[in-house]
Amino acid sequence: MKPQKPIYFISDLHLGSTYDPMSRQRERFAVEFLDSIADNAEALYLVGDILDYWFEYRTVVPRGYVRFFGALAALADKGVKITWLIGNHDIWLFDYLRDEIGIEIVDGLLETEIYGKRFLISHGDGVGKLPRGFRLIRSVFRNRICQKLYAAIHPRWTIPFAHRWSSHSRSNEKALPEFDITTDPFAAFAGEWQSAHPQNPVDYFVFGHRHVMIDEKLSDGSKVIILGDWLKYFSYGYYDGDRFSLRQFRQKK
Ligand SMILES: [Mn+2]
Repeated sequence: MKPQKPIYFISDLHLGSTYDPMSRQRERFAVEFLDSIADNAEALYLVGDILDYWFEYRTVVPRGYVRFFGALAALADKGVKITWLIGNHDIWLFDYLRDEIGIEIVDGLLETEIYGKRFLISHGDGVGKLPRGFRLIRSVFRNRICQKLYAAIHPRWTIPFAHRWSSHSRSNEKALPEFDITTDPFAAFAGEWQSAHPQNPVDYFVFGHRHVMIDEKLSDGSKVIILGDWLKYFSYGYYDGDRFSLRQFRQKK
């Protein structure tokens, strides 16, 4: 049988984060990673929070991320299919990267079949029971009218505000509990999904958002994967049609 080209998954790079002095270095690592997979990848899934903050205006985009976008463009030009599932930090990806680089942008859950296995992929910030405040903020952030109003404010006010907001929300995310398969909201979501869709069971649930590396089997044989991050783990998911594994591109020094 002809070997199948692997599929890659990364999330939570938080590039451009102002609270991390290593941001620029991490962008270089991300570029090294993209270069290393360019010749053999079939597809790449960016599972949210790749950028710490992004907001596209109709005619203008924020500065930064040049090398990262360049590496993504090179991948796309080599025929690697790139799908970007938006997270809670990079919510406002509209048509710029889609058209400029050739990326598919997905908001929410993506259910897809890869090499005969069923995948459900999502950043994960909308999964499970959300605290009321977070739910409200999510709907405001995703509201078209609110987005238009925000876009009308000069970025010299919105961008510093957004960076402060982002580091604040990041410190809240750090307070999330350790993964426990019996109580975890992602595992619970996966179990509920399976019972609601008995005709089409999912083989792999792939999430980001939590900044932990998790690869756990549920009782029905499906797997819950949480992709880690690039602040601590430099981790990625690798799937070759045969098995899924979580790997590390490099170790934190
Ligand atoms: Mn997130």
